[in-house]
Order: sequence, then C-alpha cells, then structure tokens
Amino acid sequence: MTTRVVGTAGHVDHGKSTLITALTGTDPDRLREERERGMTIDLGFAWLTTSAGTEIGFVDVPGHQDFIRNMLAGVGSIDAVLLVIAADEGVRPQTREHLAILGLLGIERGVIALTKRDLVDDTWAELARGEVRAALAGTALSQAPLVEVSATARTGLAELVTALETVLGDAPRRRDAGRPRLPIDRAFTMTGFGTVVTGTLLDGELRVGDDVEIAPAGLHARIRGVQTHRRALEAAVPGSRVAVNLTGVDKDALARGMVVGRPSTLPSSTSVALRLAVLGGASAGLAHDEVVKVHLGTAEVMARVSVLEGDEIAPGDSAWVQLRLVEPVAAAVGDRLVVRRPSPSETIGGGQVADLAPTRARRRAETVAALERRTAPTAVSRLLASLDEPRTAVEAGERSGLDAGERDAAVAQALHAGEAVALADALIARAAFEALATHVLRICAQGHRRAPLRAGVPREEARVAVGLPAKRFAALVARLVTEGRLAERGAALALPEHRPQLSPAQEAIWAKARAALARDPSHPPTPAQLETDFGLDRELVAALGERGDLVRIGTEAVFLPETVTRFADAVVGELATQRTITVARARDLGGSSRKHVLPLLQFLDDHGLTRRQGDERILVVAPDAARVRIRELTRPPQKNP
Ligand SMILES: Nc1nc2c(ncn2[C@@H]2O[C@H](COP(=O)(O)OP(=O)(O)OP(=O)(O)O)[C@@H](O)[C@H]2O)c(=O)[nH]1
Ligand SMILES: [Mg+2]
Repeated sequence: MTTRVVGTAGHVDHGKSTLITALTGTDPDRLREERERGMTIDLGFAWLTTSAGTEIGFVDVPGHQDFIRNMLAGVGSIDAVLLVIAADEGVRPQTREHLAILGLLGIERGVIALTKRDLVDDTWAELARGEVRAALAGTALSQAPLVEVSATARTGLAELVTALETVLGDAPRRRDAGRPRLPIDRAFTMTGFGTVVTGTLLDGELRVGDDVEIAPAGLHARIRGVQTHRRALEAAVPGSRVAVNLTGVDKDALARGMVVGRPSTLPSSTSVALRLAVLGGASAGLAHDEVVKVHLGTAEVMARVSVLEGDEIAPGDSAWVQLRLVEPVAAAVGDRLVVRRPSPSETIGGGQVADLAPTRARRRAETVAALERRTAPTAVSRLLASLDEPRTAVEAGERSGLDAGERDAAVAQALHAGEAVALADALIARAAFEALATHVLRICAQGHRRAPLRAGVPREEARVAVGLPAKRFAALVARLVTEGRLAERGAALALPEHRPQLSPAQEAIWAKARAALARDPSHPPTPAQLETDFGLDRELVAALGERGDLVRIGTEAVFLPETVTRFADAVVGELATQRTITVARARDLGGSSRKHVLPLLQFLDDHGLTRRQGDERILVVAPDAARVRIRELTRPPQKNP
C-alpha cells in the first residue's frame, strides 16, 4: 500500500480544518485551546484511505500568521499541498505567504480547494476562481486542479479526493537513501508506552529494535514500536507519517526540530551555505549581517546572514550566503530552508543547502565558485567537487547530497573517465590528486637538495607532511611509483632520477677507497677496514651503493660492481654446463677465498638466480636471463642529471 502525505495551506479561517474533518472524520484541532478559539494553533494530523487503496496522511497547519512557524514545521516534507481558499473571501495575505513558502520549499504538486462554496452564488464563485488563477500564475501550482467544495454541505468532496489521487499518482516515489531521518514535529508521552515522537519520515526505513540517535542533541535511544496511521508496523517507510515509541530517552529531552536517525549518520552544523533567493514581494532586500530566523525541517533557529557576493540581495534576486546559526541543526546537503525576518514578521526567501562546513566562509569569488561547483547539475560534477580531498564514497555522497544509487553511479563514471582516482578506501578528484602528487615530489626534491648523500626522504616524514593516513599514503606512493614519477629506496622516497651526490671531500675519500678495492678485487677490504683506513663511513657506503659505485652484500661485505659481474658470470657459465656448483669450486673459479665467496654466492641466492641444494647450488633461471639480470644489478654508476 502506498502512503502519501498532504499538507494544508491557506489563510486563517478559510476552512482547512473543517475540510480535513469532512474528508477524514477526524478533527485535526486536538488542543482544547484550538477548539475553544475555533482556530488551529499547532499542527494537526488525520488520514484517509482512497477507494484505490492509497493512504493519504494529512498535516493540517494553522493559517494565522502568528503561528506561521508551526505551518513551516508541517509542510517541510509533504508530497503535495491542499491549498484551501474560501470562496467568499478569496485570496488573502496568508494565501500568498503560504504560496511563497511552498515555492521556496519546492512543493510543486497540489490541489486547490475553493471551499465554503455554499456561501456564494455562481457569479461570485466565478470571480473567486479568476482571482485564484491570477494569484497562482507564475507559480508551480498554476496548473493545479481547482475543486469547488463545501465542507458543511459535503459537496465536491469525492471530486477533491480524486483530484488529490491524480496529483499524488504523478508524484515521484520518496527516495530511500538507506539513511532514515525523522524530523520531529511532536514529542509526547503516552501512558503505557512512554516517549513517542512523530514526523514525516525521510530517506530510509525505521524499524522496531533499531538503535537511534537524536540529533543535534546527541541522545541515544531504541525503537520500541513504530506506527503509521495508528497501525503498528515492523518498519516505517520513507514518505509516510510515523509515530515512533522510543525507550531510553525522556520526553522532556526531546523537542520539535530534532531529528531521529541511525547513530552517527546525522551531521549537525551551526552554519549552512546556500544560494538564497529573496522573494520578489519582500518588503526590503536581505542585507549582509542581518539577523533572520531559519526554518529547516521542523527546526527553527536564529542566524546571522553573511552575504558572500555583494552587500545585499535585492527582492527578486539570489546570491550565495552563509547562515551562521546560534545553535546547531541536523541537516543534509540538498535540504530546503526558509528564511524569515523576525520583526516585522515576514517570509523573505529560501533555498537549498549546499554545504554544512562549519568554517566561516570568506566573502570571496573563490568561495562562490566552489559552492557553484558543489551544486552543479550533474551528479558526477557534484561528486567531484566534494572530492577536493580524499573522502570515502559515503562521505562524498553525503557532502554532495547524492543518494546511494546516484552516488555509486557517479563514482563508477568518475573513475572510468579518470576524473577521480582511488586511494585505498577513499577517492579523490584528479586535480586534487595531482596537487597531492606535486606535494610529495616537491618534498622529495627539497630533501634531495638538503641531504644529497641520502637515498631520499624518509617515507614517514613525507606522509606526515602530506597529512594522509598510512593506507591512503601507501596507495598514493604505489600509484606514483607505477607512473614512474617516484621511486622507493628502502624506507625512503626519492625522485626516480635522484642519485646520492658526494661532496668533493667525499669523492676524494671514495677515490682512495676505490683504489684499495681495485688493488685485489677478489679479496676486498671489509667496510670496517675502509672506514678506519679511509674514513669511508656507513652513510657513504650506502650512498655509493645507491649510486651504483659499490655492491653491498649484507653489512659485512662490499665489492666493486665489475667484480660481482665477473664472479657471477663465471658461476653462471659453470652452471650452464655442470648443473651444480660447490663453494670450493666457486672459490677456485673466482680466484678468491671462502670468506669472500660466501657473500657473493649469497648475493646470487638473494636475487633469485641460484638456490642452495644441500652443499651445492643450482641455477634457477636460464643462463642468458641470469646474465641480463646480473648486469641490471651491477649497472655502472649513473650520474645525477
Ligand atoms: N458555511 C461553511 N462554513 C465553513 C466551511 N468550512 C469551514 N467553515 C467555517 O469556517 C470557520 C473556520 O473554519 P476552520 O476549518 O477552522 O478554518 P481553518 O482554515 O482551519 O482556520 P485556521 O486553522 O485557524 O487557519 C468555521 O467556523 C467553520 O465552521 C464550509 O464549507 N461552509
Ligand atoms: Mg484550522
């Protein structure tokens, strides 16, 4: 069964509540004061089931302008409006103000009830119809069906329900983003049940047994029962009127304006950015720094307006603003809000939330440009605008106001087009990825300049400077290495062309040490000897190894590259014909000692060319491939570019 929500609207005393009573059998005016004064003060609720099986929940709002805040809390998430205009009075101020509010909230579907038809004759009704059509011209409701009714004489009611059904039949299904939000419009206690909150459910299902959070208060509770139209359910669906019985939270801690949702899924913010449209009929423009009332969902909060472009928004114009709220509201990107001037009380304008970033927005062209991108028409461009730094798909979807389906499609498309790049659990826009890459490469270049002898910049140092968590940084490095833009040198990162560079004094030390190594290449001195005799310390040895002047094997042996090549060639040559080789045979071939031959054989094992088998070694790769690999490993020194 489909359930839909319709809100009433219209001037005070025009017959909204009487019409709802006639349609549903339930008087929505439930407060004693309302019944005594014959006037709606707060929201009222009722429902009917059509012959076609559609359940329509009604939210009846007050028409009096003193209670317009309650009206705003009621019409935030309705599927369609029932605009009630008394035939005898015609269009009045709150008819127009409610119409303007419906426009700001993006409510485009509705039926016009020209009520109290029993009080006027045909000529008068004809005049009234003309006046109504004129008032609706240029609004989304200009083509809405108009039905003449009398609640007291019960005429036109069936036709009205049919018109509502038709209009609701065209309404899109309510989105299920898998992230339920119930903006609370009432919180009360019910004997035998405890705390109950009601509202129109958005964006997901609420189930019995669910743990929930109430934002922005940060309270936690559990759902004990769920009802729609007094019927107990296992789960309530998006777009229906819902009463939720909560345990673990006191009614006094709850209030209209709070939102019930899954824990940690309801971002709260004290600032919202949006393109704010000021109504053409506003008595004055909206000035920078002006104090206004913001109505968002069922919440109402005071705010100061920061106009980000220009100093004032003239009636009929729109501009980007940041509203700095005096207290947080739980909101989502894409939510609609209405702005009112507190005194004299007046609806000024509204718009759709584009950003909830808590930082104070600068009044600059860049801020506006960034916000424009965030509200771009396509899902992909909106997603990309939110990927200015690495974010998970879920985070990016939230920031860009996309539901799960739109988000996943946009992610796939952006990755496919190369407009976004995956970094471990996160995604980042291509341009932002390039900025990160440049940052890492610049850190390396600076590091090479500062410490020319070093292999590179310690990985962790680069990670901290870039400010990425380990996994995402590893993914960034891996990608840059694959692209040939970065090299990993042990625990260091370097530009691929970087070779450790020695100072003239160090080059002099190396020249002497090299001569000592070349004197009897098969019996070279140990690193310890080289240090005591020539001052060739470990760091220099590492740098020379990096540069390709030396081959280090473990920490205890160094050889000239050509010595390693010659020895390896001899061993490979032997193995090409003999299948196995012993340490003694290798020693004789190399004209060396056991002490020097062991590390050389180890070197071949370590690089996967040979393998030990008992006391002997065998060749693991083809001889030709082995010779090529040996030359790669002992490539002659390369100079810095
Ligand atoms: N004759 C006649 N009187 C009606 C009709 N509908 C409503 N009324 C009367 O109009 C008065 C106002 O009706 P309500 O239904 O309270 O009006 P409302 O629009 O809900 O008023 P607020 O909620 O205060 O904005 C009541 O005295 C009703 O009896 C109708 O169709 N015919
Ligand atoms: Mg009423």
